[in-house]
Amino acid sequence: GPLEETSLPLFFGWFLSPTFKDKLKGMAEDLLKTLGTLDAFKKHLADFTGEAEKEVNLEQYFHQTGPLHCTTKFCDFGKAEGAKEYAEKPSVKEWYGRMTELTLSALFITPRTLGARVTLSQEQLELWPDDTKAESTPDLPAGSRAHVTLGCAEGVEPVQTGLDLLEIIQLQQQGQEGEKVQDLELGPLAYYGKGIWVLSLSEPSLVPALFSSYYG
Ligand code: ACK
Repeated sequence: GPLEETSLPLFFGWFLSPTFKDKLKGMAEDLLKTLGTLDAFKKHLADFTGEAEKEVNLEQYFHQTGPLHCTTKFCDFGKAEGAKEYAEKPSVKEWYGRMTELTLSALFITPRTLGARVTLSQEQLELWPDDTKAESTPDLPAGSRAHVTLGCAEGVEPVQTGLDLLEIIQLQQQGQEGEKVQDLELGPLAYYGKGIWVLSLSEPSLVPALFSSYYG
């Protein structure tokens, strides 16, 4: 019936607690500010803009979309494959409405997205959908895509952040560590080519988050 059809959310995920949301946004703003001043960034600017000689104001380049969260399962109100099965998982029911602590291990910037990489614990992986085979990179460990979207470039959808992260992790798995640029306050900054910058957090950031769902 119609009730059943509308009972599934746009997505399930962990929603960052308000206090830490501001802290994370501050970290990202600092990174954008710093990156924009680095000679290394200017040197590779054309990779980022796609055009030689084009200027970019990084601090105004990304736009935040929706609540800060880490998606576990995109359900598309039930239209996505496996949505119903996911909603019925015992672990999902058990964790619904409960807090956890997410570990943010890196910040990344690409010409499309600004995001934070989330390293999931074994317990948190129980909430990760089993259908990762459907992802473009089946050879990566489950949960590789876990992230918080902090911003998207004009015209880019937030789904892109997870895809950008998968690309970064795939490069790392292939043995690419990126070209080390310099040590920033929060950790080493590396350049992976194609306008992709990764700041590994020397001390992972722990963020309280609530497992819930979003209806839009
Ligand atoms: O930043 P995100 O993880 O990327 O959070 C948003 C959220 O769902 C609402 O749009 C994510 N999202 C959108 N489409 C997909 C998809 N096909 N697969 C996985 N996540 C998706 C988006």
